[in-house]
Amino acid sequence: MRERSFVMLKPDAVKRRLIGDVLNRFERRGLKVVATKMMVINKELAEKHYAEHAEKPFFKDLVDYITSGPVLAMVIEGGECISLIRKMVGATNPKEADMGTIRGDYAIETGRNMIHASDSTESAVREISLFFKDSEICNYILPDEEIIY
Ligand code: RTP
Ligand code: MG
Repeated sequence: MRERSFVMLKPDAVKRRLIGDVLNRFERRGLKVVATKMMVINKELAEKHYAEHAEKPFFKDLVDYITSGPVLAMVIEGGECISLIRKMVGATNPKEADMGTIRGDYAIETGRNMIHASDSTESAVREISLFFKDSEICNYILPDEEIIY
């Protein structure tokens, strides 16, 4: 089943020049990037995106982190890609993330864990609509899709 996930490279990933490395992993896996947007998130959008954590003690630090520089917001499409991308991203605390995952290979601190990915179909729909208009998401077929699927 094809799904769309909202994925975001956080400011530390952009500042560390890791955009290419991370996108390469998704592309090599056979996933398809259907929208991207580089932007500096404002406080209001950060608070909406992470609304589920509003009461947590780390909320202010999280909002400060995510608004501290440009992010690369994107929509990635592929077969059951929401859970697949979460596996590729690894555990929230990079010290506990498996080697071979993005956080396990590149990050150390929970508060600098490089990347966000939607955790469910409901989150994906909500997050994609927070960051993208329908007209900013591209529908296209790649020739290798009939090999991959
Ligand atoms: P994300 O939403 O960014 O994809 O991360 P996640 O699902 O793996 O983790 P989540 O529980 O949703 O937490 C969101 C982000 O908040 C920061 N955080 N800090 N200091 C702490 O204990 C703490 N816990 C979470 C992390 O940046 C985490 O990715
Ligand atoms: Mg989360």
